[in-house]
Amino acid sequence: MNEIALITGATSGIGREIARRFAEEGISLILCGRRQKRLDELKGELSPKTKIHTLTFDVRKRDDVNRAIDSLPAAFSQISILINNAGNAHGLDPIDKGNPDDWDAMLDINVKGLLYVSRAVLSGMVERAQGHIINIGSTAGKEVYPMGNVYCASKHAVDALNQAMRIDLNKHGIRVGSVNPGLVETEFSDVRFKGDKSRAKSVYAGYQPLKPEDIADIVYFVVSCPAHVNIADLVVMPTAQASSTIVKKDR
Ligand code: NDP
Ligand code: 8X3
Repeated sequence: MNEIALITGATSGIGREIARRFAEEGISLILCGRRQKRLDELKGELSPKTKIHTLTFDVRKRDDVNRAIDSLPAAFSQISILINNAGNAHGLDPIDKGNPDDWDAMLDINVKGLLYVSRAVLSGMVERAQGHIINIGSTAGKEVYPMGNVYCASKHAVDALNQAMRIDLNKHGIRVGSVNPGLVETEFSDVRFKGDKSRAKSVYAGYQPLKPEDIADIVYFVVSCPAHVNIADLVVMPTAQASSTIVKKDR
């Protein structure tokens, strides 16, 4: 595939597996995240398969985002696929007890970070009248669950922005779609529960959650559809899951 993909949140979970899946197809990759060491390791792993460039930045810092995208060498500057994946939940508390620092983190990373990266990448896509954006939303962007409050709000915002981008970019021929997973076993719950490993593990116990590889396969399917086909909005859950609160567990 003669494509250049920029993936945010490539140091872990879903983003890292999308990078691995795309590398199998020979897609050139711009891997982004804050953890430089993990980016270097992934670059080492995937370089035999495809061209790799890494960018280390925090999506919350608008100037750093712009500087990083501006710094791309010519061989990586014509980004054709943007995977807006960086994001996390921080905390799981009732709204009256929520930590405002967690709220800031979720809104700044999941919503404003996605906007900053998109804005920086879009000028080139619009100029070339070509591009494909995949926004990684969530079932939390389709329904609200107890104590999910601000995380759900951030992912509902991603859902709205996915629609907004598709509308505003329609005249430029840019494809926009979202992939909205349910429960996927990654470092997501480690982050949500601030390193409490046993609480994080319990989220995925007693049933078969999705693996990040499942989402990576789906994202590759979405980008490999013919140019006239746009998967606009896709929801995927483990078979054991019916909604955010209904999960069939063995025990
Ligand atoms: P992980 O915690 O495994 O990965 C999160 C990624 O986001 C990391 O690569 C991390 O990189 C990056 N990231 C977080 N904060 C920032 C930041 N401030 N600046 C730059 N990068 C950042 O979680 P997942 O892989 O599960 O999550 C990926 C996406 O999928 C998120 O948007 C999440 O909301 C969504 N999702 C996850 C589900 C799940 O059940 N796991 C289900 C539905 C959606 P680094 O720390 O190096 O910066
Ligand atoms: C991640 C899935 O259910 O933890 O977006 O919100 S959930």
